[in-house]
Amino acid sequence: MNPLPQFPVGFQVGVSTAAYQIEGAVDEDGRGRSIWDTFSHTPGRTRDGDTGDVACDHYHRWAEDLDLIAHLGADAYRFSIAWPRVQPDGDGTLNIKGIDFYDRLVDGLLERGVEALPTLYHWDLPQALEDRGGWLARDTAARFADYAALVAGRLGDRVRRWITLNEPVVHLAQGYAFGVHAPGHTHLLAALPVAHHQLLGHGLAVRALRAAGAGEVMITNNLTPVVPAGDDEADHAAAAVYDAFHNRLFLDPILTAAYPPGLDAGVRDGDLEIIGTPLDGLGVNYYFPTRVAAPAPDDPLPFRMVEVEGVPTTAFGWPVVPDGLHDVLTGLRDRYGPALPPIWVTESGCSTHDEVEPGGRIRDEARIAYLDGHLRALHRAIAAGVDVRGYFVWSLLDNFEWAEGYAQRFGLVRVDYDTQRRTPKDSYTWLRAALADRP
Ligand code: IFM
Repeated sequence: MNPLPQFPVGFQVGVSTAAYQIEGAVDEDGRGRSIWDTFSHTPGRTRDGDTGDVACDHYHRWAEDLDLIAHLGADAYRFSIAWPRVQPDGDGTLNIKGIDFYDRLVDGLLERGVEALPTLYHWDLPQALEDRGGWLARDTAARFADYAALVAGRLGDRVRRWITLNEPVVHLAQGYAFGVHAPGHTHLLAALPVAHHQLLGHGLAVRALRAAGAGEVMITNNLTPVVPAGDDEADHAAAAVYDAFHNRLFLDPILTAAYPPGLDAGVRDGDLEIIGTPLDGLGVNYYFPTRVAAPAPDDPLPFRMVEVEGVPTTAFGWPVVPDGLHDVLTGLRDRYGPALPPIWVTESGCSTHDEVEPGGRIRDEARIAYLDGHLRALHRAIAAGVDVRGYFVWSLLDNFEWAEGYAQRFGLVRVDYDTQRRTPKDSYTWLRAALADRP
């Protein structure tokens, strides 16, 4: 494989994880219950009934995992803080034992020369807040800002940059519209206030974090280039609607202080000003493009997703289209112009069918090709003038892939869930060599 192109000085390469997907220890040190505990313990909700009860046991094995990150040569580690671990019921004072865990984690990263980049919310809402309406309730936004302030008060002397929310569109769609993620609601279009309340929570949290001395704040969105399935006007119109729901819904209010038409459910006077509080960066998670056709007459939604044809797919069946990352990045620049802050690709990766050879080696060539292709696409976007400052691989470890349980393996490092043994795959070795090769 050819060496990777040279990235600008200071370009960060890191790895990403999320609390519920790796930590386990769900009943330890005063952690409260989250909506994912409830959901995964409800029969029929996850593949094989898998739960995050143990996951990668990272709560106990964090030092070993940080050693893996340091040995890789990563510049930064994006992890998430479990809200119910530090504020068990979603309000009130900090659970000291819970926040101590993240305190150790941050110190451990800094000792190893790795930047700590925490995400405050990666879908694990305290169940107590869901019982009061979850993100359908406006008050959850205020609770989120209080939680952000408490965490920054404790970690802000060592954490310079923060991410508020992870992929609010996925949380809205999968969790509240279609019910395939926690909390499992099937409200379809009636779920829309969840978008506004998450965004309001984000805006309030940005202000709370800055008041607590945060250096830089960003949000991470899942973005996809939307491709009309055909040439006719109806397909193009449906693609524009999908683009508004998936991409613009969580960007326009932040960057232009306006919602796409018709998507402003629950907005009150003054909200857009809070949501539009300027950011220092935008996190972009890219996995695949979306092909959209006009809906059939009895479809409940104003668009229909159709297969992207003629490209390789991951173990999950997701289309592999590195150019889509280039298109997302240049598309953001074209759409938002000077309002667009610097970008960090905060997730990019794939699940693979890994086989462990008798000697223990895992030749995950498909992941190497995936990462190589996406890094080259990102480099082309930089060459085209887009200000992209970093790339984070999803994920450091194989982990709990939500409704798919442990069936999809996204890690640079394999986890044997029977023994919790970690084995770096060939992709880890490849990335390590690429990082060591930087000037
Ligand atoms: O595992 C998820 C992650 O939690 C959010 N972004 C997409 C990943 C792969 O599905």
